[in-house]
Amino acid sequence: MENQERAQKLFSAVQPSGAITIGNYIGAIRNFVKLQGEYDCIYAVADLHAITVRQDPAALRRNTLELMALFIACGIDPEKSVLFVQSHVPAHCELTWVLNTITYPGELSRMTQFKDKSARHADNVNMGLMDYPVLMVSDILLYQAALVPVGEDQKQHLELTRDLAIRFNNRYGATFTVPEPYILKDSGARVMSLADPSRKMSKSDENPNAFVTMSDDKDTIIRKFKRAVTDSDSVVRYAPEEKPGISNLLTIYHAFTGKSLAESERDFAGKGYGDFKLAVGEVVADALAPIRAEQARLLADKEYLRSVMKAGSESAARMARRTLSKVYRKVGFYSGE
Ligand code: AQP
Repeated sequence: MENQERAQKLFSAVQPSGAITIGNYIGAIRNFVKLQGEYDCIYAVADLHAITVRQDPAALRRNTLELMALFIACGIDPEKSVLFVQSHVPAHCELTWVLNTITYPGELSRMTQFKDKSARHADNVNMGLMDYPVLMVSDILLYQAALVPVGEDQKQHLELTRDLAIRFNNRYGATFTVPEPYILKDSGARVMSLADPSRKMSKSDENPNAFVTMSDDKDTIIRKFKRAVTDSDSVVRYAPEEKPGISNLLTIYHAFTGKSLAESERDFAGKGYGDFKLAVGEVVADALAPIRAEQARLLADKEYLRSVMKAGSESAARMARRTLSKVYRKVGFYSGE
């Protein structure tokens, strides 16, 4: 127990904003599993973040439960890690309000994700979308996380987290741990769209052929890889600038087989793109089959999933409350106790 308390805290989350893709799995979830032995891990289903983009309420509810089951099916052990649904812990919104008062609009309007999502959802550029990074800062600072495993795309938000933690600490005295990003150097850190390899694979892409989800069946997976956009050459070679489509498929193959990129290239020397795409599809489908089966088994046991969510939110709320009480005291809120 004492050792556990001394272990560094690590926080990360995934939004239930659609069916989870192999990009989310390679870039985030499978690393969450590996990090469990080394750190005190806290993982959330980020539903508060998800509504910054319009969600169908029934789909959001379903995606939340499915993501919870997927986390466990992939190997996140609720006995080892704290696993919870973000909206079950009100402190996330409460800390966001306080941090909003030390954040400047210019810091948020220049965020790349805000600019990208505003362009993609021009009919719904809402305050939540702009404030998304401050909510993310709160997620991290509430748990005094020292490390945050994120993809390259989230690096800018991590910078803001550090800036706000330092700003608050300077103004009110030492309160927050200033976290470090934990970006995995593996080439699998960024999986690209199958329809447009210049863009990252995203679960909210309107084109379902752009991504492979963790719940796609074998036929669907193979069909999607068959359609993947490549080039007019015929050599399977890793060259991200010149051959982004083929390089992305090699990255995926490497991530699921554990073979190096050079070895992966050798596997397909002298073979055409058709054979290569089929092999990638098969490797992915075979790796996902047991996860999909376990997720389905868990989804049939709602009682168990509810008990995991309840225990997780209670642990998270306890930790979060400790930080929030400190923050409230520091900013001068009169204690109601
Ligand atoms: N294509 C990707 N390759 C590698 N990692 C990725 N991640 C997302 N896409 C890729 C990582 O997955 C984690 C969870 O992401 P998120 O759900 O919080 O939000 P996101 O990054 O915005 O993911 P999506 O799939 O693109 O969702 P939508 O379409 O809803 O915006 C993060 O650690 C992220 O780096």
